[in-house]
Amino acid sequence: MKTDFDAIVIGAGFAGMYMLHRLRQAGFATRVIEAGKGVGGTWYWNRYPGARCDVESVQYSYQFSPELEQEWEWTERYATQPEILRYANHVADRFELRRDIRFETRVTRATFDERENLWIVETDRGDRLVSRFVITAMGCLSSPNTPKIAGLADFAGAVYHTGNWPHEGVDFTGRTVGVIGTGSSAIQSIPIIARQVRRLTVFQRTANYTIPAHNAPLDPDYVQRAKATYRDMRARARTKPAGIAFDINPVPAVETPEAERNRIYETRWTYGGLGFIASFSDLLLNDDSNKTAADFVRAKIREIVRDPATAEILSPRNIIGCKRLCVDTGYWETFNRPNVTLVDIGDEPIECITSTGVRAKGKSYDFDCLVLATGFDAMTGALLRVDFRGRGGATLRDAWREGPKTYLGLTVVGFPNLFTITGPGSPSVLTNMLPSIEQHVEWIADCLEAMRANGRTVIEATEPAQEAWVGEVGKSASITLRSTCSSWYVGANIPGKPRVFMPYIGGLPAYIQACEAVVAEDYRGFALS
Ligand code: NA7
Repeated sequence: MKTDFDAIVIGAGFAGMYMLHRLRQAGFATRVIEAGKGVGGTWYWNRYPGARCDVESVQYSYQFSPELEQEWEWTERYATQPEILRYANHVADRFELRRDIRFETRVTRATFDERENLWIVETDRGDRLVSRFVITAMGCLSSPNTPKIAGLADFAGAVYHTGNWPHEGVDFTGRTVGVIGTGSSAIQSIPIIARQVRRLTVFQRTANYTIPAHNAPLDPDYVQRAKATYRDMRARARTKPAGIAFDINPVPAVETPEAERNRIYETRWTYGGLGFIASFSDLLLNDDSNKTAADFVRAKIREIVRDPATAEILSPRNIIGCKRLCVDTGYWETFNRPNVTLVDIGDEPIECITSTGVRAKGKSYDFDCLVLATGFDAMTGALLRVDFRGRGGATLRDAWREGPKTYLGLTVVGFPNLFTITGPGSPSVLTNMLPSIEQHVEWIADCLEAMRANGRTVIEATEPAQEAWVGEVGKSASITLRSTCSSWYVGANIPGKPRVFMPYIGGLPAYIQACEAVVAEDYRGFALS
């Protein structure tokens, strides 16, 4: 069989773009296949009002090119979706990536041919491409979850999903709008939608924790300092579990007197952002410690939200940081607006959607437009949307029936020459995605180069190595509070999805060490031929 490419990469977000660049540099014939009309992945699709990254812009950026670091100017502490998308496009232009990307094309099936040890990749455009390697770069939060609520199709007005927002934008001025969901996307968009609409009704199933962003334009002096010290900052970030260079207080909350504890929380709250969860070393390890942080945020909600009944509904009862912490601009304050209504559906699911709105708890709520801020089939959703067939025609869906099983989050037994960038079993969503993506891309590119140098054409994880890694992922999950609630980390948001804590929670430094040790021991745990 004639090969068309050395590698086919699925997805042209930050992972796919850098993978293409690295493989090209190494001289591998590479083709990226991308469903969207442009690059950017998450930042191409998630165009809802207020969409921005919750990692500070100078950190949420590529580090592989010092020239790129120096020439790009971030303008705000937290970059908006349009700015990140401009950055992605700038990268695509700068490294001339587009000529090897096939846009508006979705990979539908990939089949491993065992006789020739090649992948046959099929697309919705009727392509049938033959490649030695397939590398998925499809993102962890890219398969939108549209809940199966009865009557959804009957709604007469417009329905929008935050994860697949119209490119031309939506003007809600003077409209009445319902939002289902109170995750990160809702928390970012609700304050902005509320300012536009005549009336906004928010349906909340689970109250969520959010920390103020205190976003602001970046001071040019700060930008210059950041640019001058990028190498140090990146190196420091690599020593942190989340790959983000913020200070983790090494002191446990339970060993800190209450007044001092609250002073520290206040300082972190005033600074803003995800670093709040690093106020103490044990917030995700010890229930009592966690409760001190949760109590602090609940007190803030009571302080900000004027109506005590609304404040009570908005106050989360679960572990803070168990679901991904959110970062907001004016979220709690929005519920003081006279045009915003909060409906608690925590104890009773939405009954149905009607032609004019939502029926919940025996009451009808009418509006012109419905926003589904209902999240994603995280981590496995995008991968399982492609019909992957490995050895013996076995499907990935079958291999992962009880939950995803991978070696290092990068490879799967039975699927030779398939690599999954930020796949389940890697730190991915628990980290700053950019450094995690770069680490995976570099590991894969180095692996392909090593194989070429040694005349090898097939790599596959072995069963014992995969089993041991799955065990390690499970063991590290069991010691944190993060695995204890119904989050998308455990697949709980998708009915019928196996409940398994999917990302590796041992931290980025331990993970990088594990990946490097495998290479140092001649790709321990892999069969190469
Ligand atoms: P999330 O965080 O998964 O939030 C989805 C929200 O939608 C959440 O509040 C859900 O409630 C709610 N939801 C989902 N299905 C339903 C149904 N059927 N009825 C009512 N409410 C529902 O997605 P986001 O897009 O906000 O954020 C995803 C990630 O993107 C985020 O973590 C950041 O990393 C960026 P639930 O909590 O499941 O009870």
